Amino acid sequence: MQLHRRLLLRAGAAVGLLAVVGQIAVQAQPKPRIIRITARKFAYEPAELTLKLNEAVVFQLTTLDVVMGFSVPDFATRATIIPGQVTEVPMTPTKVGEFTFLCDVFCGSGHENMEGTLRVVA
Ligand SMILES: [Cu+2]
Repeated sequence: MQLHRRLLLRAGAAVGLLAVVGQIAVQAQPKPRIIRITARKFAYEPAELTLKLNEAVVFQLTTLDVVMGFSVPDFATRATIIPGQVTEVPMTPTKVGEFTFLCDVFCGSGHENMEGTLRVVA
């Protein structure tokens, strides 16, 4: 009986410790960096982005004129940007290098050249 109680106490302490460790892990998770990008015919501002490897970010996308796309094919990330709305897209770059982001919603003559550079550094 005594042994049983001691085991229960030990189990309770272990659960408590796990809860504390879990909380620390949650708190250690940094908030994603917000990166605002404005699209208009036929460019993004900024057109060059630099991210850190494995850094979680959220792109906040707006368009000044018509419906636009925002696509980063190398990271399987895309969104449609609607006038008057802020579109949020999370992304965490998992490889280093220079990549292209581009508009994948036809927005007029000039659409083909609407792109920017995403640099991911270690
Ligand atoms: Cu376009």
